[in-house]
Amino acid sequence: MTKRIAVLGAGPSGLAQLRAFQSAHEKGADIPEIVCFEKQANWGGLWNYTWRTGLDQYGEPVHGSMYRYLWSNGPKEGLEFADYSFEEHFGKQIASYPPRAVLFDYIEGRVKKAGVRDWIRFETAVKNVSYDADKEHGRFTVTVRDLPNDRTYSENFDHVICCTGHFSTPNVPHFDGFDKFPGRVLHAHDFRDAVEFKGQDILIIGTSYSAEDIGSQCWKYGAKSITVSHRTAAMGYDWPDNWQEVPLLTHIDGQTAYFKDGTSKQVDAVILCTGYLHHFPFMDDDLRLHTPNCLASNDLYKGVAFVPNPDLFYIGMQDQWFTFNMFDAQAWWVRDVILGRITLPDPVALAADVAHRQAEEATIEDDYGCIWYQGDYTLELIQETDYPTFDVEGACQAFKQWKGHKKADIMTFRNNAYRSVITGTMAPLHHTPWKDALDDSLEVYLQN
Ligand code: FAD
Ligand code: NA7
Repeated sequence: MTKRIAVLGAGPSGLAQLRAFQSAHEKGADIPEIVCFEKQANWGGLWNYTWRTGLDQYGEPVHGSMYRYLWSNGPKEGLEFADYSFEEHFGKQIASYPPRAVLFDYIEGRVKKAGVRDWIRFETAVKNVSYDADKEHGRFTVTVRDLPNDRTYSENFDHVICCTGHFSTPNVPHFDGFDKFPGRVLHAHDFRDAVEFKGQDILIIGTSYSAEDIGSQCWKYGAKSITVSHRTAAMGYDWPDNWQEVPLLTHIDGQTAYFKDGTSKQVDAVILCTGYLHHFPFMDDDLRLHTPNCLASNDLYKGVAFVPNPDLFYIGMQDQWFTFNMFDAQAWWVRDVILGRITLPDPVALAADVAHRQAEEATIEDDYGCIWYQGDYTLELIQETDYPTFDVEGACQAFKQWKGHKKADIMTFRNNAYRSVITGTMAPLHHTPWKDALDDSLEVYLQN
């Protein structure tokens, strides 16, 4: 009897999973029947831009957290697919920090070539996943809503691979005075166009990627001032003159924001860049992953197999330095468990692996440690499958250079270029400095 596999989500992780199975099939392997459920009308996950916020046309929470003018926040040399280089896709080497539309095109190129679109049921939202251990086959029941037809149905599967991402459901803290604040209070998840904040004094809460990049976007598109409030520590970059970093917000009175050090600032809008929740409301309680945003997620053997029930897998649930190539490493590895090429150990060993990874993460001292930790993890998985290996150390070095470039000048780091670890080619310098490049369409970006 042919096994049936459900892949939840057709973002970069889900697409990596489809490509992993297709690549085994291409090499002559018998593969199970794959059904991918995707609630949006197109693939690409977060890279599939939507103007919508809140609920979509079907009343479903909008998945998209990306915004207009978003450029890659790390060098593309750190995420390149080992089986599909940028040069293969674009017919030439391109600059190192592609805008969203360019990366979307690249992600799409590989899966178009693989011909896996027919495996995906678009506009189909997963509503429930349950498991019945007493059944011989098809122990998972996946219940979905066919959105255009407003119809609910269920199907059975032998494995479920959850690839629904974890940067979509906002973590939204409360601060006193928000209820009476006369301007906009929004979470990064709902931020779409920096032009909205032109001429405004904006307050950002948080100090990670969203804070840094949304603040930079607002600066680039003409915000009057940017004030960034931190809970733990300031980012500490050499910011432009109209930036300041302040301690945590205590409350807002009218338009005046007060901070822990007793200072205050008059602001027009507040953008909460306070991160996201791992949120899987469709999973039955015994199948739901609970983890913070970290490198060694809770309950995931080898970062993917769900320890309480290893017929279930989660891809891409870690905090991310490596992205597309790490999802590939995970997807190839999960595929090989399902194909019987890799055997999972007993439950005690599954749990011990997680404990070991978490203990190792606890010893990491800085961002460089995080980069190499995740690089080593990615390589560990690659070495256990036929995913084409690549110079992971070279990718870590590209990240190291990137961090150096950010420290040197946070508003020019995207003007740098790095060497591909897949083809060995040096990227060209981009034709226009990032801060002056207001048209970030694919056509304009590729004019090198
Ligand atoms: P996602 O891209 O989130 O895709 C998940 C998919 O699952 C979506 O298509 C969604 O519609 C679908 N889905 C969710 N719930 C359901 C459901 N119930 N039923 C059916 N389908 C469902 N990474 C980089 O490498 N470089 C960057 O520059 C970068 N910038 C980022 C900027 C922002 C603002 C954010 C939020 C993230 C950024 N990332 C970046 C990280 C990003 O997480 C990864 O690049 C990548 O998109 C993760 O892929 P994924 O498939 O795991 O998740
Ligand atoms: P992250 O990387 O999870 O960072 C969340 C930030 O929010 C971090 O600075 C936290 O501060 C801060 N935070 C969280 N809760 C609070 C409260 N209650 N008060 C103040 N500050 C808070 O999320 P991002 O959105 O920046 O990045 C996610 C992805 O999007 C990333 O992969 C990028 O590629 C794009 P802390 O340091 O914990 O004090």
